[in-house]
Amino acid sequence: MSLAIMHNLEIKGLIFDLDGVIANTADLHYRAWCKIGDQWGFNLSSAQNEELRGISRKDSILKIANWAGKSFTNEELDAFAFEKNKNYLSYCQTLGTKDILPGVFDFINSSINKDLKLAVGSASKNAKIILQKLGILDLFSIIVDGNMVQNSKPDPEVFIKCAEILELEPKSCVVFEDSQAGIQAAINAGMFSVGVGQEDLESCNYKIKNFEGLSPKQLINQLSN
Ligand code: B16
Ligand code: MG
Repeated sequence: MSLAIMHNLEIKGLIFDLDGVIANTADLHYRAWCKIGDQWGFNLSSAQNEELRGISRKDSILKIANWAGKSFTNEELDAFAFEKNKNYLSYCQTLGTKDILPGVFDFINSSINKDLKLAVGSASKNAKIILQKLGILDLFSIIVDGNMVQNSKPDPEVFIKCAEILELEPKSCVVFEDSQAGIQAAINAGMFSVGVGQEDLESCNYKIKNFEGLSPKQLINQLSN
């Protein structure tokens, strides 16, 4: 029996978030945001940084300015966001295959071998650059990133767009996410969700520490429980 119809689940597509699922770029985002906070005399805590997972650059700067008690014009916020991105990209220079999170590469390859359709659905406008640096851009024919959507997670737009391009129904798709906003976006899209790496994620269908040792067959087994 094909994996797609095991246990009456019709899983045909896997949608991967990027930051925190494929690579741990959250630390690099944090460093870059801290540099902006420093200019304002504001210390961004790691707990606050956790709240920025999956949140767009613009929404992140709005949140940080709010936490810092600062009010800026739109132009000023854009300039800070631009500067943050310049610093973030400079920190990304050294990214390579070594930075792909444990088990991701093998899981992606096994999924391709099982004829599952794959996509990346990320809030990041840098998704293609990062995937190229990681050496896995070619594994994904479909990448929906922050340049292609109007609405940030938890809005389901990014994942709905992936499903449309994959030509799959939402109920046939599984989303891998490290952020609560992303899990909620998957739920809002009518898709299965797998929480990755974060113990406190709520409402996902299944949770994994990382992809090490996970096979597509085991995944579908778990989702059908
Ligand atoms: P950029 P994901 C998200 O990526 C990150 O989790 C979030 O921290 C970041 O602010 C957002 O992308 C925008 O990224 O500044 O590169 O456009 O987790 O949705 O892959
Ligand atoms: Mg993420």
